[in-house]
Amino acid sequence: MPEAIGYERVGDIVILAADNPPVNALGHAVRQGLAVGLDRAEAEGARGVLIYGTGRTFFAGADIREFGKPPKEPHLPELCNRIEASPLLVVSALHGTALGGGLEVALATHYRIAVPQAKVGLPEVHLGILPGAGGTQRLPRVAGVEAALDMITTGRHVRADEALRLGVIDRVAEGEPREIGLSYLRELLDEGAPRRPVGEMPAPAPVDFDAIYAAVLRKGRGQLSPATAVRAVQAACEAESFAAGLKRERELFMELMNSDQREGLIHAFFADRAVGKLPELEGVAPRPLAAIGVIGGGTMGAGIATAALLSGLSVTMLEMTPEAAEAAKGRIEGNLSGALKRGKLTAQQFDNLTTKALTLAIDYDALADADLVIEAVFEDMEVKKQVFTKLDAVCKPGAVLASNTSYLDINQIAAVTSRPQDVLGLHFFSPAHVMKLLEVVIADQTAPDVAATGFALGKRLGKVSVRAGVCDGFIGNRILSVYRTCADHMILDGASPYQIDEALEEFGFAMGPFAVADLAGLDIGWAVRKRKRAEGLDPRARDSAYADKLCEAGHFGQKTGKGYYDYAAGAKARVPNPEVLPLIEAERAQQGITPRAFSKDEIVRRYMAAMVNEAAKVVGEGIARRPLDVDVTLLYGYGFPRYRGGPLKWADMQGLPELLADIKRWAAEDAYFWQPAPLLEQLVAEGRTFDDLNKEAV
Ligand code: 3H9
Repeated sequence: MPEAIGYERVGDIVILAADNPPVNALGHAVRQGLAVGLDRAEAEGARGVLIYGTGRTFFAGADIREFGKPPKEPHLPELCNRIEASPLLVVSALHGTALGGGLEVALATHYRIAVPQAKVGLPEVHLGILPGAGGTQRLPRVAGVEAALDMITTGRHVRADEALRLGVIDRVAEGEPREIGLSYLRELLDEGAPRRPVGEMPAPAPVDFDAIYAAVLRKGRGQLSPATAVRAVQAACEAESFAAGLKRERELFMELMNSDQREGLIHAFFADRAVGKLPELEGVAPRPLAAIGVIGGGTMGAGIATAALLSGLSVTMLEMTPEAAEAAKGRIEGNLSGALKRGKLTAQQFDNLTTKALTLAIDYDALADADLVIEAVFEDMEVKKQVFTKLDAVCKPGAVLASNTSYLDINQIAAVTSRPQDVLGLHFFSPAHVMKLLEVVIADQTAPDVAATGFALGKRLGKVSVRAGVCDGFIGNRILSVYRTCADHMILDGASPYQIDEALEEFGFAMGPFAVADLAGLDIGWAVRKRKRAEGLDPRARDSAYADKLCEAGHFGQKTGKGYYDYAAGAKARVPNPEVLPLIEAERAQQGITPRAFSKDEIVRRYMAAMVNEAAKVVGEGIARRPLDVDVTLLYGYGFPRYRGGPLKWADMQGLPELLADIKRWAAEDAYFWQPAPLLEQLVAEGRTFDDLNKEAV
C-alpha cells in the first residue's frame, strides 16, 4: 500500500486518509492508493468507506506537475468511475479546498459531508483545461445545469453553505473531517441508506447551449477553456448515456490539454507561486509593519492608502495643505465606498477606517512613528529628493522609506538620505487598491530586511510582488516604453492606431496600447517624451510629434473626452477621433515617409518581438531575476493575456530562433531600435529557452 493513502479499519468501515502534502494533489501514488484501498476494503468485507484528507485540505485537484508527462494508471477518470461503482457505501469528508479532481473524487462518492469552512470548485478553466474526471457530467446532475455552468465556466470557489444549497454536498458539520465523516457514514449505514451513484441520476434537461457557448466565448476574450467546458456540460444533457457524456468530456479535455493555452496558463500558475521566492531573502525577517505613512493624496497615493487601510494598517496621509488633505480623504472614501457597496466592508468598518485608522497631516513630524513611508508625489527628481531629505530628518531609525516612482533612479533618491540601506522603490499600479502588481525595486544599498519588508507589505495588501532592479522604468515600464515605441514606428510607417489596437485586442490584450494611453492620460506620455528630449535623444532614434499635437489641442484621452478615440458616447462606445489620422498623415509627409500596409499578423509579430527583445535585455541585465518575473509583471500590470503565459513564455512557444531571425531582419531597416538582446542571441546559440532559465533559477 503506497504511503500517500493510509488504510484504517474501524469496525465495518474502512478509512482511506490522503497524506500528500502540501495540498493532497491527486498524484500517481494517491490515485493508486485509493484504488488499492478500495479493492482491499471490498475484499475484506467492509460495508462502508470514508475518504478524507489529512493536513490542511481535501484533494486540491489533479497533480498539475504531472501534466505533459506520460500518464500513469490508474487515471483519474477511471478512478472516479471505480469509486462510484463500488458496492460499498462510499462517503467523502471535505475540508480546506476540494478543487478540480478533488471535487470530482467527492462527486464520485455516494455522499458528501463538509466542514463549514470548506470550499469546493472546479477551477480547471483557469489552467486552460476543463474538469476531465467526470466533473462536467456529475455536477449538472446534482446541482442543475445553471449552477454547474456557473461553477465550471468561472472556476469560482463555492463555500460549504452555498454548496449545500446547490446540492453539491449533502451535509455541513463542525469538527474534524475524519470524525464528522465517520459519524455520517455510520448514520447512513445504520439507517440502511442506499448507494447513490451520481452517474445513475437522470440527465438534466438541455438549455440553449449555442447561445451560452457564444456568450462565454465572448467573455473569455480569446480564452477557449470556459467555452469548451460549456460543450462538455451540453454532453451531460444531450449524450445518449452517462458513459457517452464522459467520452465527450474526455475528447474535449484532451483537446485543451494539448493546447498552447493550457501550457501558458499552467506556466502562469507556477510563475505566480515562484515569483515571491527569492533565495537571498530566505530566512530574512521583515521589519515590523503596523503604521505606514503615505505622502501625496492624488489618485495613486489615495489608492495606496486605501489598500493599506483595507489590510488593517493604520495610515497617516501627508499632504501640503489642509484642503489637499481633505481632498485626499475624499478620494480614499470614494475608493472605500466601492468596497462598502460590494459588501466587503460594513458601515461600521468603513467609519473605523476613515476616522480611526486614517490620520490626515500636513506636517512631516506626523510621520515620526511610521514603520514605513511611501511617497507618491509628483514625478520629478528634485521634488522626490526634497521629500526624502525631510523624511530622513523626521523618521524613526529603522523606518523603511519607499518611493512609488515609476521611472526614476532610486539610488539617486536614496543618496540624499543618511540611510540608503532603508530606501527602496515600491511601484504600485493605478488604481493601487485594485491592481494586483507591485514592483519591489531593490536599489544598490537596500538592506535585505528592507527588501523583505517590501515583499511582506505586498503580501499583506494582497499584491503579487515582483523584485526589480533599478533602471529607467524598472521591469514593466521599461519594456512598455519599447513596445509602445514599436507601435509608434508602425504608425509612422503606415498602420493606424485603430488597426494596432484591434490586432492586439484580438491577440488577447484587455486593451490595445492606444486605448490604454487614453485611459492613463496622454499627458503622461507627453511628459515622458519632453523629459527624454530634454535629456537628449539618440540621433538614431525615430521621434514624432503628432501625439504632442493631440495634447496641445487639450486632448488627454478619456478624462478630457477625446484622445486617440472620442468618448462622447462613453468609455465602452469609443470611436476613432477624426482629428488623429490627419495629424499622423501630416507627420508622415513632413518626415518624407510613404505609408505602407500592415497586416494584423505583422503588427502583432513586431509588437511582441519588441516586447520580448527588451524583456530579454531586462533579464540579461539582472533587472528582472528570471524570465518568469517579466511574465508575471506583464500579466498583472499590463493586461497581457494570461492564457499566453506572459511574453517570454509566449516567445518560447513561438520559437526563439524564428523571433531572433525576425528581429535581425528588421534591424536591416532600423538597426538602432532592433538591436538584438544578447541573452536572446545566447539562448538561440545554445538551443535553450527562457523556461530553461526559470528552471535553472529554482
Ligand atoms: C484537475 O484537477 C484536472 C482534473 O479535472 C482532471 C484530470 C484528468 N498540483 O497555492 P499554494 C502546489 S486540475 C500540484 O501556494 P495556497 C503549489 O504549486 C487541478 N501542485 O497554497 C505550491 O507549491 P510550492 C485543479 C499544486 O494555500 C503548494 O502546492 N485544481 C497543486 O495559497 C501550495 O500551493 C486547481 O486548480 C496541484 N493541483 O492555495 C487548484 N495545487 O510550495 C490549484 C497547489 O512548491 N491550487 N500546488 O510553490 C490552488 O488553487 C491553490 O494551490 C490552493 C492552496 C487553493 C489549493
